[in-house]
Amino acid sequence: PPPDYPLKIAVFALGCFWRSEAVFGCLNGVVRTTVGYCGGSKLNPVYRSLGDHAESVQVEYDPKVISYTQLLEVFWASHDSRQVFGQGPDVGNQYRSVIFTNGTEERRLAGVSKEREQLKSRSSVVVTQIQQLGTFYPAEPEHQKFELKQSPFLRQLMGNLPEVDLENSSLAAKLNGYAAELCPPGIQKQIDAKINDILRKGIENPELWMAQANRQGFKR
Ligand code: MHO
Repeated sequence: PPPDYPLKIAVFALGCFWRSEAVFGCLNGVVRTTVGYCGGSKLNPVYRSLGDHAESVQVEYDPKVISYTQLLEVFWASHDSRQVFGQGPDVGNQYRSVIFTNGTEERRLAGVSKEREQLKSRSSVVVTQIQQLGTFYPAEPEHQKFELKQSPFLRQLMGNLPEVDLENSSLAAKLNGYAAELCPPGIQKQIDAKINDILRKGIENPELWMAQANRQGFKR
């Protein structure tokens, strides 16, 4: 059953959003992830024409399981915040590093974490922007859970869920990170073990497995 207190939403940009979604989707306490466009002024951006927006991920999380501060730690640890225009091979303004804050407390926490990061990186400048959260435009379906969709096996494990259900599923968010091998080692191993178990027994009923996995803590 859903908790009787509200979930929270955080939005980050840290390079290609396929990867950003995988990074956050892995985490315990993250309930849902969505990739999209944020931080620019262009109305109704799309992938081939995103204007001045950054590729972003919207993270819905349970604040009793994971805190905003912990999400910030994952943000900093998961990309190079000193790159002005992108990450690795992905060059351009759409790949810039941004923390989108909603309210003064998030803004404060983001500021503190950036200062700490700047101290760590000494002479090179942390270019991450801290920006007030505006409209988040969800990206096209083919960009949602992109990493998971590269694995027919994992999709089958998810019972070949229709797109909408896949986008809303906590398990899909987690397996999306697993597919990209971006989960923290402990979680990556836990899912490995689970999947080996299924392979031993044969996947007779993926939907049942999914329901069980959700109950056993994959859910949140
Ligand atoms: N280098 C990536 C960028 C995709 S990301 C959604 C590619 O394969 O096109 O911008």
